[in-house]
Amino acid sequence: PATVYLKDYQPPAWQIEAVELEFDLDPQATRVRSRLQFRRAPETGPDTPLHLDGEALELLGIALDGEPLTADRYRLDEAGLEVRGLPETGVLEIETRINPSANTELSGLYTSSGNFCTQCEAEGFRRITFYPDRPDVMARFTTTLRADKVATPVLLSNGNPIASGELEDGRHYVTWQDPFPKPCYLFALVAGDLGWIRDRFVTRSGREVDLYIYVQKHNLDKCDHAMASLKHAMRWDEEVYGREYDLDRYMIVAVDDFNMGAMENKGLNVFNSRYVLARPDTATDADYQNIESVIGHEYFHNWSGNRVTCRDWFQLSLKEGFTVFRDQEFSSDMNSRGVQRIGDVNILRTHQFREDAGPMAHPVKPDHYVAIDNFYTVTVYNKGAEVVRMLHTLLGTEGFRRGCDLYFERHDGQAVTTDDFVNAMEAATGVSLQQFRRWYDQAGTPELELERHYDPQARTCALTLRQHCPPTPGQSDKQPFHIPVAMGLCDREGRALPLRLYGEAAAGGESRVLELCREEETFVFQDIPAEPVPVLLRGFSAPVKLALDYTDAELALLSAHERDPFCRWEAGQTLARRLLLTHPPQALDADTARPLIEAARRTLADTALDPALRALALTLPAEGYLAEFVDPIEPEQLHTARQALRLTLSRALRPDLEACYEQLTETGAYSPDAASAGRRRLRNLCLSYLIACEDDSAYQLALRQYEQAGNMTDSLAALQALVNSDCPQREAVLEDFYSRWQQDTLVVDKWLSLQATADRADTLERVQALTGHPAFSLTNPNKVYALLRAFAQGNPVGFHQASGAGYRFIGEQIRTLDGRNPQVASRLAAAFTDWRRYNPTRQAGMRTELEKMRDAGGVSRDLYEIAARSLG
Ligand code: BAL
Ligand code: ZN
Repeated sequence: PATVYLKDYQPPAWQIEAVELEFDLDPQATRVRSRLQFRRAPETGPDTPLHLDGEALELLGIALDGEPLTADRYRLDEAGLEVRGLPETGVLEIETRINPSANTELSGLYTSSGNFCTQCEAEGFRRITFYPDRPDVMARFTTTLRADKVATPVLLSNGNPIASGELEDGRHYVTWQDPFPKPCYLFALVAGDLGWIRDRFVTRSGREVDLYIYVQKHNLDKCDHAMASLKHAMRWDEEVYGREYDLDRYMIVAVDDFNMGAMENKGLNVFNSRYVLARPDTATDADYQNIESVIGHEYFHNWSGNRVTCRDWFQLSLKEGFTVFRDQEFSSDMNSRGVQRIGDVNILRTHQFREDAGPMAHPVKPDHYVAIDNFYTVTVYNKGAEVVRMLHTLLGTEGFRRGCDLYFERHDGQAVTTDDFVNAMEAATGVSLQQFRRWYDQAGTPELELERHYDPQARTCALTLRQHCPPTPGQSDKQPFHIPVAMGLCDREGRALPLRLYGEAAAGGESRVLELCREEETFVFQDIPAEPVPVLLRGFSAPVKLALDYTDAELALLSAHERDPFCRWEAGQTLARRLLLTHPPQALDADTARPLIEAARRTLADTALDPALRALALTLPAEGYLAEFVDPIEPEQLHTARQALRLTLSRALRPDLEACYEQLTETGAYSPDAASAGRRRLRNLCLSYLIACEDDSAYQLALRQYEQAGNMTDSLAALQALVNSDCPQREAVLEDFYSRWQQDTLVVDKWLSLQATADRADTLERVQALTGHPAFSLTNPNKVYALLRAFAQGNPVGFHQASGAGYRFIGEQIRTLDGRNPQVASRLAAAFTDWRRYNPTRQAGMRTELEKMRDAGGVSRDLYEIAARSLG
């Protein structure tokens, strides 16, 4: 398959100014008529053909300005249609036929639960009709949908409805017009027998917007949280960014079959139903939180993505990194900032750092790809968000806002680049970001080292920071990054010290941002009465790995007193990590773990501290994170060590855990708010520790919680505790859960995931058997993620078992899936990419599977790219 390079970018030779689409919807044979009003770009030569992308389309007819085109004027091949001899402007009419019900790739127009829906980002529109399928071609869309009135009463597309009526033969139609020019990846249509809830939002300038959420009718009682989240997001974007909504209606549709989480199509978002539907008895606190965040994310795209879009797909982080930053900040403002930040850093360090250290490492702005769908990555999204966060840190809240205002003002209605974004930040603030731009172009995670020197005579503390970034594929030498290091100094009682840098007249507060631009820089602080403890990367101010030579006592001090929630949590995690990685599991007894046990005891009893932060402090580092610190990765060893330490903590803290559990028992109606969710989180963490002892009283506690739970969070936590235990009733409870929830596809996903991640010797056999269970389907992405991805990426011991059976099973599933849905297949293949991190036997097993994927006849571009790049 061909590679696409950023350096080859050429502006479009032809623009499409307006497009009229007509759909005669039929599950097997939908007819699509398009009228493209084209114009040759001024710098385009008159002989240049117009290229229209097209894939899996049946061409029925083509005409220019009302006259059918003869065959010598166009050429049809696998990539699409090339039309020659066109005038400077004109109207091209094209008719195609497609088969939505045969579209298993879920890209383009397809059916889900009998309803029609679309997914066009990144390159799905070319599977609907012939079109220049690139984001820098922006047109005004008018769309008419026709379908059977009884089977398909709801007909939706982007923008506002401008006409509707009855047709012959029991059909009807609706015409939609979107006044904003947009790239075709933002096109959407939805049609079917759907129910809806409706609400209204008045923008701050007084415009009334109708809000709709469309779902299958049996889900109508699960939409309220999504609607409330949408209204919160709309208000937040007005207050924090000054951005208002711009159409008369905003529509969200939930579908069960969806490759991604959700899609920001203009005025008509299509969502994976897992990010819309919630009822206290079916959705967990995490689901409620994710819904708020994803609803916000897609809404925020209306400005960061839709009004201002990407010039080409290499600029994907322009909209995704920025929008993830926006949704993270929205969630922080709606809930707890500290908890949010720790969660976001956890995702980044566990997944993105791993990607950055492996064969798929790529810059936030990649410079080549085979299949763009493979670049919807944690690097483009989450590291991209960290890059925007660093801009926010360097420019300050007001400077950043001025930069955003200028960016939106300059580029409204345009398709632009990450450079345009940074240029606006520079122009609005006068700050040079020349070196900062390297964050977009250089892959890899910089490593930071601190050397500290205290001089008691001079009362100075010198901090020397050194940066280094290891090579990544295709980038052997890295230039130094511009790294904001938010920091402070504290004394040995944990009190913050005023910070006066050498040469400054007066202290400038107790927290400041050092800017590390060279490979090595020394910062000297004055008036420091005794050797301080430096606190670096407050709020995790840069996506770097920081090596610090803290003593255990210093870590204990910070974990008890540091005011920044991230650094405080990080100190405790570092203590736990040191224990886990420097002792064999059998040595992780109460004596060895004494400092950790005592810190945990204090945390459990510290009722003044937010329960969610207490839960985070008491959670041991994840195996996926620990894996970053060992070579080779031995999954069972990490798992055994972590389990041993859990058991030690559980035994030593039993009365404290029981007391905390009881104290947090809640009665009354469920509420997903952050405080209530935090209490449930801590209580359920206590339960998971208690059950580690594997005794009857702990089993009874979990069984009682399972039976009495008034919400899914508590019910699922109890079930999870039981499933990971040897409780004699574990199978019966699993069965009970399934029989209770088998009609609710999203709850069944939870049931599948629990079994796939179960800490049991027979999990692989169980997962294999579940692929034949009626609850599973290889055609539904959520089922694949819930069972197969949960096993391959969430159960390292099961997947990496020494026999290689886990690899063979998942490898085979991927190859089967690739023939149906390459995007989902290649996402699953990510479990194999860092095969070089394991011992030789595992390497051989993983490599064999990657080779089989790469060399399979008819392999998709998506899977080929992942396998070939992984093999290197
Ligand atoms: N644009 C694809 C889905 C999302 O990131 O919102
Ligand atoms: Zn997005």
